[in-house]
Amino acid sequence: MAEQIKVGIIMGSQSDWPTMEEAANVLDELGVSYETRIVSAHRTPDRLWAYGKEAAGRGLQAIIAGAGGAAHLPGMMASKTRVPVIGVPVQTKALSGVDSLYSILQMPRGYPVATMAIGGAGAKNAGLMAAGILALQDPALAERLDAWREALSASIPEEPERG
Ligand code: RP5
Repeated sequence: MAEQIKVGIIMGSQSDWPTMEEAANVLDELGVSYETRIVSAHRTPDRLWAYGKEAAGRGLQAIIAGAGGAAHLPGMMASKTRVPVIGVPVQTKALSGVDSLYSILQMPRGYPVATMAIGGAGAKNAGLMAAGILALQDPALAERLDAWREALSASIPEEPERG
């Protein structure tokens, strides 16, 4: 039987992939399976609607949504599904991603998006956040996530190298 995919990584454009890849990479490291889709709030609104409508029924437990500029994808997805949406503001050339950040962050009461930092750090943290949500019900994943966190902590030197 095919493995149940529990995390969706969606993005507004192919151009978002270099950022969103960081979410995919950390989920790979943690052994979490996921799917990736291009779903644009403006260019493919029907695809967005269908994805959101089917997300819970398909067993998704977290949706990582990245977009840049007028970044309406995460918020629109949150309006269509109760599956937790983790928003990643993609860095833009014109406004450095502050436009993306504000577009994703300022949701009205009732339809939350868990908004990460701008760019790759945000995408990586989105993957970790999704893993943390899944780990609540998956003890083996919880162990892997704890080990991942400990390894990161252990990799930080106590003293800076002098240049
Ligand atoms: C948004 O517009 C996408 O999320 C992307 O960040 C931005 C630019 O898209 P492209 O013009 O590169 O396709 O919808």
